[in-house]
Amino acid sequence: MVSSGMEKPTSANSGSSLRGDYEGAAADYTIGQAWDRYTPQMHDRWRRLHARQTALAQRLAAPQVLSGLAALDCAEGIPDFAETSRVLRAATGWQVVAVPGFIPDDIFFDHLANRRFPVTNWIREEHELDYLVEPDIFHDFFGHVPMLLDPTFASFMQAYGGAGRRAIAMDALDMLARIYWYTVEFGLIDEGKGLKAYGAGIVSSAGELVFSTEDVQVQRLLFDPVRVMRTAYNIDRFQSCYFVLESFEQLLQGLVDLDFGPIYKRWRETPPLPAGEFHDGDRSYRGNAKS
Ligand code: HBI
Ligand code: FE
Repeated sequence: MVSSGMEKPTSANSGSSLRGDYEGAAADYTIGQAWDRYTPQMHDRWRRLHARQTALAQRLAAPQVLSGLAALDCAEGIPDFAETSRVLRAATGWQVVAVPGFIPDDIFFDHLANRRFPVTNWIREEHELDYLVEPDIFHDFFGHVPMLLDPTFASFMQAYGGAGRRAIAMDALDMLARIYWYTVEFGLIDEGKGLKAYGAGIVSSAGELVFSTEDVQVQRLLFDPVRVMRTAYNIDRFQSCYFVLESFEQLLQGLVDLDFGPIYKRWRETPPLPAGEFHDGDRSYRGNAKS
């Protein structure tokens, strides 16, 4: 770990010399977390984000998210990845590694396939509390890391890394990436106790936690991996469609059992279905009134 010593803060990002240091990254895009460089203001920003999201999550997030958050015990400030990795290793064999932000697909998949989750090391600015385009440490950590403590989800994430490398080889990454988007980022689940969120993009967003679980109009379909791979998604507004799991075993088995080769060949040249449309064979989620 590098100490900041007496380095002068840069005015462009209010004291952080952290945001997006790609120059200092290794070949696998990892960098030191540089935990010592977080300012008291950054830790305070984390505390406020953590408190707001945790209050909403108690009501709207999956129990696996809540138990993961409790185990990570990071309400008081930006967590130190070395400690986080000790907790993860003991539970599921995962670890977190610091990265400067988005990294190339093949490198990202290689980390996942080896049970390393890349977490951005910088935190959003004060004016970005509600929304930012790129993932920061709050999204990556608060959104993704709790679920890595669930053994089934942890295995799914590793399997996804392997599937990613094969999808690149088959020129079908757009299709596979929709699985990631509609599950890891924007997934909902109902294990019989009501509709809950587990996707990181939802869990780390105040607005979408409420919208995705409580809006009465938005389309919610029962999870079907092929339907997911054929569905376009929104990158700059709430989703128009969410896919609902019955269990995390369903997600892991969906990936393990599926013969991706023929599915990629059949659909990779076909434009995706716009999100929010109904098509033959779709099964709507009907909450506890399922019949
Ligand atoms: N890099 N840091 C980071 N985080 C991601 O979620 C990520 C990435 N690079 C590529 C990538 N995701 C995509 O390949 C997947 O979302 C499919
Ligand atoms: Fe994410």
